[in-house]
Amino acid sequence: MNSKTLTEVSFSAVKELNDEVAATCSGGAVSLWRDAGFQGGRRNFPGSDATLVNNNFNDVTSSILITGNQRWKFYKDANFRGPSITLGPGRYARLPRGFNDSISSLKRLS
Ligand SMILES: [Ca+2]
Ligand SMILES: [Ca+2]
Repeated sequence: MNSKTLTEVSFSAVKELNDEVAATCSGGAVSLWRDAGFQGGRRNFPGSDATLVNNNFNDVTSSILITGNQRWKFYKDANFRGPSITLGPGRYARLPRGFNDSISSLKRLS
């Protein structure tokens, strides 16, 4: 564990955000939006979630923000099944081809 490196990476991922989003995500988290370009309503996830059906966010995600040097894996099916993509810290205004409006579970990797 190199705390200096982690701090530097966290800062670079957060510095472009507006104050509201930065404050919400300063501890590291993943945020999902219903629409592309961080629009349409956001939901934050501090940890893995086996099914987005329970919180009314199934098959709607169109943009993703990851902060805090975390890596997440997103699955098209519930219970961490189906095709998946792994994303590190960053702003994803659009999802890779085939993953828009299809994510049903997410797992925190680091
Ligand atoms: Ca959507
Ligand atoms: Ca799905």
